[in-house]
Amino acid sequence: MTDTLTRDAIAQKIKRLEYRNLAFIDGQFVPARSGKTFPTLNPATGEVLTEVAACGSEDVDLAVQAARRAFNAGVWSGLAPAERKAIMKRFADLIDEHRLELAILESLEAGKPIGECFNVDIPDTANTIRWNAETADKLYDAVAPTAPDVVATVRREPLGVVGAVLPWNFPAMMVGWKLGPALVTGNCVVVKPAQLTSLSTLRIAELGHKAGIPAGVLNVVPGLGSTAGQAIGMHPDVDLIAFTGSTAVGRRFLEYSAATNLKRVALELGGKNPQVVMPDVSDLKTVASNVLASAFWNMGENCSAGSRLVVHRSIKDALLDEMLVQLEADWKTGDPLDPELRLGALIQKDHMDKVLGFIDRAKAAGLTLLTGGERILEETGGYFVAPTIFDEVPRDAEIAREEIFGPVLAVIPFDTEEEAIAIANDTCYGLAASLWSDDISTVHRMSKAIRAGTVSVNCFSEGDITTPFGGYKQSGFGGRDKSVYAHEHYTELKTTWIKL
Ligand code: TAP
Repeated sequence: MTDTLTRDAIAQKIKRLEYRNLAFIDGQFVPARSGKTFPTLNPATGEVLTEVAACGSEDVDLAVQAARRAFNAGVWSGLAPAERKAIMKRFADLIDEHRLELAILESLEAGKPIGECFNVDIPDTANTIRWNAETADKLYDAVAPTAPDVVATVRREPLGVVGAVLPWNFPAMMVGWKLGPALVTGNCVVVKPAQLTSLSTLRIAELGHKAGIPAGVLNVVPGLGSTAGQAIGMHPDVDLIAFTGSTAVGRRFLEYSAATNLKRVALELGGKNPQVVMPDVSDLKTVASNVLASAFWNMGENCSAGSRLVVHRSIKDALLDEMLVQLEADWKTGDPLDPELRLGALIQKDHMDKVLGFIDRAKAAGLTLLTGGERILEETGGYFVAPTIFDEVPRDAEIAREEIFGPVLAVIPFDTEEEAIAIANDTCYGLAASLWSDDISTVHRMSKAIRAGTVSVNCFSEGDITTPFGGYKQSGFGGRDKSVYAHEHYTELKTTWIKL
């Protein structure tokens, strides 16, 4: 890795930045067949960065056909696993080599703090692809314990064509989470990035091609959900939808599947995640810094954001006092390209207005606003909202139940352990949870009782590539991202009987 993150390096790189803004189909950048484009904006200024090809069903069809041709020709699935591994590792290396450029693209189009993009998102993307690549020649298929006069092998085979439909909050990371397992298991992929964040995905696809991924294996069709997204969902020759996004749109993909070819559907969806703090915790400073990080990382535009602080009444005020001190000191909002800042802009005006709507209704309902609660830095033209904390929030209040996807934390006090568990589980979601306690028995009991795909005890952890990530209840369906468990939904099991 040659890039460093300095103001000067960022300024130099931006001067030479070129946007990839066409569709990437069958190894080439091409305009949409209709010639249509849509603007992509910088949410920190409201200015247009570039126009991007607006793919429709015709373009999706071309991409799916290219992927199917590549799959049938075996140019990818037919390689020796060690060859696939080598190409994917080159791909990961190229992502690392372009770390600053990709971090800038990510920050410019998503409003994310450049430090997070450079230190977390882009390295995670490269690491996910590299880690999956390493599994290519290390996982074995099975021989079933059948009768002695037959051999029955149980093998994992690629599904064929995967449609990956992605959100805007972690554009590069989500591409990595889908491409890693899809490619290593031998599939061909058609990616539809969120319309607000196509640029880093298109550049990543180009790097994959440069690394040696054959034409047709990795395609990107930028466009709107209602056109390109729906066309992928409805396409009769797509074998799996790998979707990350809202629960509402996730449901649509189940409908598309049911209405067409019963394609597999794997959904990573929303969350309203609790951070439960028990009265026995001794280190309130550590708890406070982790609670803030969980709630406000990526401006709260994070499916696993700990947006509900479920805290024992006896320590609530002391914890909140510490949090307010740390928030003031450590969580500055401003230009996402400033490497010193931890909070950038929300993704777009409509989304900012939605977040402010939740805040205004909470204020109107008489909830106690501790800090924030307003748009800031309006003079920049950007969509900035101050990190916001409401205290004494009833568990049935709107901000205690709805996924806000912004920097808004609802503090919900409790008196008993049973009450804490009931509050933690009292949503339709079950993606992630944190639990803070110094008592090992409490930790065992409560981490088991909390219904979530990931429970982080005495830490704020997004996990790493070795652990599966996904949700219980309406937070997920049909498989997990990351780790070798992700390979399951990108493959079919084939049993072959051989009579001896
Ligand atoms: P969505 O609005 O659900 O959009 C996700 C993707 O689906 C976008 O590419 C979108 O295209 C497309 N889409 C929208 N409507 C569609 C339709 N009718 N048919 C087909 N495709 C359609 O989510 P978002 O706002 O980008 O992201 C925020 C949500 O993602 C939150 O709920 C968050 O919790 C969830 N999320 C979950 C995770 C995990 S791992 N569980 C991770 C990140 C985010 P457009 O861009 O054109 O709308």
